[in-house]
Parts: sequence; structure tokens; C-alpha cells
Amino acid sequence: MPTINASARRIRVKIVYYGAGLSGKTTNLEKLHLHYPSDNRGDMVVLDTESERTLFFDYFPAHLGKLGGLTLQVDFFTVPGQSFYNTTRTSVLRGVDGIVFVADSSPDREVANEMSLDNLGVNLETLGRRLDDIPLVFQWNKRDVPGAIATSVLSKQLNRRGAPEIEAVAVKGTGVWETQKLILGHTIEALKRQFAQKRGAVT
Ligand SMILES: Nc1nc2c(ncn2[C@@H]2O[C@H](COP(=O)(O)OP(=O)(O)OP(=O)(O)O)[C@@H](O)[C@H]2O)c(=O)[nH]1
Ligand SMILES: [Mg+2]
Repeated sequence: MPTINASARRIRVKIVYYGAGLSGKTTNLEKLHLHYPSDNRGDMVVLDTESERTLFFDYFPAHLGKLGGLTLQVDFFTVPGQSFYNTTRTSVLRGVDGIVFVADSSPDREVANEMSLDNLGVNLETLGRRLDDIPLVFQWNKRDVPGAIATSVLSKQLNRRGAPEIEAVAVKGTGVWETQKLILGHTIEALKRQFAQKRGAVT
């Protein structure tokens, strides 16, 4: 659920980039941060190891104008993909409003993608949430790698619920902006529906 600060008239929405180790989550956030006008973004926090693998998370806030009279802030996060950081992944998911699943198109990452998606579902369950209830976008990243897995195969393997899909080469910035537009669009629509339902329940 978004955090609403009524006195400050501000709403904060949380978007998490999830996926297997080295799938390109940090690269997405770095390129996205660069793309945002400096007046609309806060500093990017990158917590990585010496080998540039994410240790805790990456984060930056973006300020996106108004939603229903409230100032909208979007908090973008990544999780660490390496298997032994599962506690951190679960913590980052707490309160998530929308998820980008960054799948690696490299031919040897099929199993890693599937395991990460399963792990996402399990971690959400431990938080009392269901993946099916949360806006989700699949990004097929690393479309430039030799022998990239066909998008139709990725789709069949991972996207069982027919969520929106988008191709990307995050390292070149391709598809990065479009991915966040897609997830924000779906997340904000879902929030508007929730608000409308609540209003309906009150009246
Ligand atoms: N060829 C190619 N390489 C990419 C692409 N996107 C990211 N990479 C590279 O993949 C490697 C891993 O990228 P990261 O963004 O650090 O991956 P991550 O998902 O954050 O990894 P963890 O933090 O360990 O979970 C880096 O060397 C990136 O430059 C892409 O679209 N194509
Ligand atoms: Mg990372």
C-alpha cells in the first residue's frame, strides 16, 4: 500500500525491480536516474560490494506531480539478486505497490529467471501478499546477448498471468524509460481503483 501523509498532502508509491543475480536491475535504476530531470529526482543510493553486486538495495526517489490533489513521490528500489540475500529481498518488498521483473535473456539464465520468480512469490506470501494482486511488468533484458532466449519462450516460461511485457537492453538505456512508464501506469491505475472502492465503501 502507498504511504499517505495527509498533513503534507503527499503520497509515496514503491516500485521494486526484482530478478535473478546480474539480470540488470541496478543498471535499470542507474539509467532511469540519469533520465529523470534533476529537479524531479533525489540522489541515488547504491549499496553494493566491491564487485558491484548489490548487497542491500539501490534506491532513488522521483517527484511526479499530483495524484488526486496529493503530491506523488515514487520510490524506486532494486533487490540483491544473489540467493543468500533473501532476507534483504523480503524486506525491500515490504509495502511494494508495483514490481518490474527483470528477466535475463542470456541462454544460460533460464533456470535462474524461473527460480527468482518463484522466490518472489514465496517472499510476498511471507509478507501476506499475493503476486497476482500486485501490478507487475516483465522486462526481457539483455536482448543484445548472442543466442538470446526468444521472447515467446520467456513469455511462456515466466509470464503465466499475461502481464505486460517489454524488451530492453538496459546497458544501453534501451527500454528502461518505457519499462518504468508501463509499471507506473499500471500501478497508478490500481491505486485509483483502490481509492474509488474505499470511497464507495464509505458513502
Ligand atoms: N549485454 C548486456 N549486459 C547488460 C545489460 N544490462 C546489464 N548488463 C550487464 O550485466 C551485469 C550485471 O548488471 P547489474 O545491473 O549489476 O545486475 P543486477 O541485477 O543488479 O545484479 P545483482 O545486484 O547481483 O542482483 C553488468 O555487467 C551490466 O553491465 C544488457 O542489456 N545487455
Ligand atoms: Mg544490483
